[in-house]
Amino acid sequence: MKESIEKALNEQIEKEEYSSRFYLAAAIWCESNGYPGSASFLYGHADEERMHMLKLVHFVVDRGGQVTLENVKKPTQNFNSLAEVFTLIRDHEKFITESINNLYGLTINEKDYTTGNFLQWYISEQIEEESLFNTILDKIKLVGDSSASLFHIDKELESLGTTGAAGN
Ligand code: OFO
Repeated sequence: MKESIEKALNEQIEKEEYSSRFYLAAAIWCESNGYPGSASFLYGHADEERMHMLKLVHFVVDRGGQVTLENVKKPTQNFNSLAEVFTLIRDHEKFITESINNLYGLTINEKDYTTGNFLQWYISEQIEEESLFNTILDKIKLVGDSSASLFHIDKELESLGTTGAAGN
């Protein structure tokens, strides 16, 4: 594996690990602020991000590369509302999409088609994730911020945790 590809994959491993911690922070905030359904959904998503990280780890190791495990920065734990939680998550997923696209672009430049092929899974995954979080945000905006509306959104997110996000 070329050094440039190995370095970029390690950077992506760090980003996925950060994603997992970011979802964990969001889940903790939701659990502490009366949104148990959102918390359950986000704890589940934190596990999925860890799976995204591990998939990259196994790929690097299988191809004889070295996994460097960089420092992971501390995510914010300060949120003002459920709408803010999901806005920050949606923005974070856009950032991850850009990162995966750049990584894919690098594999083309380096003619590393094996890694490019492997990254196809992440490209599809990002389409699903951005769509999922845009849908959730649209719903939150639509219902407004009364306690009753947020209670129902929270219930809906609890069921998404066991259906919509499964396997992402
Ligand atoms: Fe949320 O897809 Fe990985 O980071």
